[in-house]
Order: sequence, then C-alpha cells, then structure tokens
Amino acid sequence: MQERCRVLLRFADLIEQHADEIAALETWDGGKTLEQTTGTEVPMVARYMRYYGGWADKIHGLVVPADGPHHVQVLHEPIGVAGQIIPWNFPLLMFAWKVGPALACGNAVVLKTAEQTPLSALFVASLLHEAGLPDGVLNVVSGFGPTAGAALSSHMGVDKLAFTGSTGTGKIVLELAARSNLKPVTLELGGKSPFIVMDDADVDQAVELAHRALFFNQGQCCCAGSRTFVHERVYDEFVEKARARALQRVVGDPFRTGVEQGPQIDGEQFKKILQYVKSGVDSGATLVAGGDRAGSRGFYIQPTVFADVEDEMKIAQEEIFGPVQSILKFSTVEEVVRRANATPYGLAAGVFTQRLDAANTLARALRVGTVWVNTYDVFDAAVPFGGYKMSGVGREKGVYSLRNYLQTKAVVTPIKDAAW
Ligand code: TXE
Repeated sequence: MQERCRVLLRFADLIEQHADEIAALETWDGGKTLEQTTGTEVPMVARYMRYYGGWADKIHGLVVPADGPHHVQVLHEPIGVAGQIIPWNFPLLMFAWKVGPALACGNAVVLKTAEQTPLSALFVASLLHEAGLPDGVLNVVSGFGPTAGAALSSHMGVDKLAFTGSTGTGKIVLELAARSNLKPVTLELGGKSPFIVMDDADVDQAVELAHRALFFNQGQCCCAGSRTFVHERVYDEFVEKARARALQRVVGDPFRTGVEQGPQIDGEQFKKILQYVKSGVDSGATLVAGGDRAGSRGFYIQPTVFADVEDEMKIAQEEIFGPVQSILKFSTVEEVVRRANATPYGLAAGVFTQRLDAANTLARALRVGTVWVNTYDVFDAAVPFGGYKMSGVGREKGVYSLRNYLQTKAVVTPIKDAAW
C-alpha cells in the first residue's frame, strides 16, 4: 500500500520537475494556450496525483453487523484490469482523472489516448515508470477509436471500462462492454450546459464569467456553458457587453503570451463548428460577433456570439464544441428551470445571482451533476464530476472515483459458540 502511495507522490513531484516540457507538449499537440497548460492543467495533474496518492493506503473494507452468529467482513479489492479511453480536449487531465484512482486502488490499466493527442500521456507514463511503477501496470496505447478503442471495450480480459468522449461513442462502448463480458462502464459524455444570469446580477461580472464558461479551451469543454440564459431585465445590456468582450478576445499562436484562444483541434471539428454557425444564421438567431474563421491559415475561429437564440434551434440543442456563445432571454425562475432542463444532457450549470433563495432553488431544480453558483469551471480533485441523463453514467474524482475501481466481497464466517 505504502509503495503505491509513494509511487503516486513521486510521480507528482516528477510532473512538477518536468512542468515546462509537459505543458509545451500539451500545447503543441492540442493547440491549447501555453498559459493554460502551464498555469492550470499541469499543476492540476500534480494535485490529482497527490490526492490519489493520499488515498492509496486508506482504502479498506468494513466489518458489518449481521443477524445470527456470523462475523461478516466486506473486503474492497482491486477490480482487475481497467480499460480507459480518453478524448483530445483535455488529454493530460483525463489521464490524471482516470489513472490516479485506478492505480490508487491497485489495478492494472490499459489507457487509449485520442488519435489527435497521443503525446503527453506517453511522456508522463515514462515519468510514472521513473517514479517506480512496475512494468506492465500502466499500458498506454495510441490508436484509433473503431479499432483500438473498440478492441479495449469488447476485450474479455478487461474488467472495467472508463470512457470520456461523445454521447454517440459512449453508447457504442457501452454496447461493446455488454456484448462481451458485461464489464461495468463509467461514461463522461457531452453536454449543453445552461449558464443562468438573474436580473439582480452585476452585469459586467456576469458577462465575464459567462464568456469564460463558454470560450475556455476554444469552447472544447464537455461542461461549456453553451446556453447563456439572461433575464429580460438585463438582457440588452448583457448582449452588448458580451459582444464587446468576444470582440476583444485575443486569438492566435497558443505559445504567445496574452493569447486567449488557439486553434480548434482539427479540420473536422473546425468544419463542424462553422456549419453550426451557418445553421444559427439560417434559423434566424442574431449574429452579434464573429461568425467566420479567424485569419486565413489554420483552424482558428472568430469568437462568435448569437443573441435571440430560441430553444428549438440546433445551436441551442446540440453540442457545438467550439467558440460559439448562444444567448437566450427568459422572464421567470420557473420558466428558466423548465427550459434549462429541456435537453437530453445534464452535465453542469452556472447560476449568477446575489439572491440565496434563487441560487438554492435553481441548484436543486436543475438536473445536472454540477452547479456552479457565481463561479464556473472550478475543479478540485476531491469534488465529484459527472452527468445526469445522457451526459454520463457514474462519477469521477474524489472518493466517488475509487468506487469505480474496486470490487466488493463479503466474507461470512461463523462465530463459534456464540450465545444469542
Ligand atoms: O469524439 P469520440 P470525437 C464531443 C464533441 C465533439 C464530438 C466528436 O461534441 O465534437 O464529441 O468528437 C474513441 N470504440 N466530445 O469524434 O469519438 C476515440 O478514439 C471505442 C465531447 O473526437 O467520442 C477517442 O479516444 N472508442 C467530449 C474517444 O473515443 C472509440 C470530448 C473520444 O472520441 C470509438 C471529446 C469506438 N467505436 C469530444 N470511436 C467530452 N465529453 O469532453 C471513437 N473512440
């Protein structure tokens, strides 16, 4: 146990020692800004590893009272071989969310990276080896989804599968798992998260937070606040200021200081996002900022804002996964709850208000796995994350993650000569 703990803590130290190389690799591979990978993502990976290193020697079972003269122990055992499939939008963080708890619980791992972003996982896996992880415990596979990913999902020797990616692919891996050995599956899928601005909001602050909630990571976040609901009383002012903020957003070389937005991950996503922009215009939403590619080279997209978006429009229903903000107007709390929940997704929500009663009502009524009140995208290793409805199955992070990687065994023995 202690060795498991020491390996993960040493790994966290090595991440910090190699922080500059890892951040550069992640920026190079995925187009994220260097400020983001250096300032946020690499430090978070070290934090996750320390968190799970801390758990490694504290995972234990229970002795439970049972009727009759029996002593009952409940053992928590490693589940075996964990198959893990991760996406391209947060390659390093997804590595940490998945590998940390699996190793802390004593499992072996086969992790498949996304075809777009294989580099950082390969590099940090070599650091885990340097930290003392025995050969064969962590295996990183670079490969394509329908071949390597499908093989992992249907493999009879894989005892548990954890997947992060699109809802469509999530359904495929769940089916492959069911058709093979019924391995348990946790899924972290897409979203169409509401960001709700109430009428008492400080509009400048709300605009900035809503902007970050959507545009962070080029809009390529499962929990992006992609439906900005704004109360009618502050709507016009909000739209004007959201437009101005989007126009100020600095797009360019992600290695350059001061750049807020790099390129989209690849040509496929770039085209898909521009098609959504066209669909927004065609369906009658008001384009107030952006709407086209940025520059003439690479997969850069202008920060785009639509106002007057209606619920039934495609841009309000489907995951765009790009720098496109959709602003919708509402009048009452009851109405916004109904509309915010009227989607197959349920990953996250933002609520912006000074009123505790409104914040508490919304936090309870929204059918989502995370509600951020007067903040957004706050992630900590200890806080569970996952979705309601078609945004996922199960929770990652925190103590909840450990449950995904443990088997539970009851051991029942008689207590001799017990007098009852
Ligand atoms: O995702 P996929 P894609 C959403 C986002 C994006 C869309 C498509 O809307 O525009 O998905 O992106 C592996 N069996 N998200 O096509 O296919 C694949 O190799 C097993 C949301 O890149 O879900 C990769 O490792 N595995 C999301 C992983 O699945 C398969 C993050 C994710 O790819 C497979 C990314 C198969 N048949 C995209 N096919 C989030 N929730 O954050 C593919 N894969």
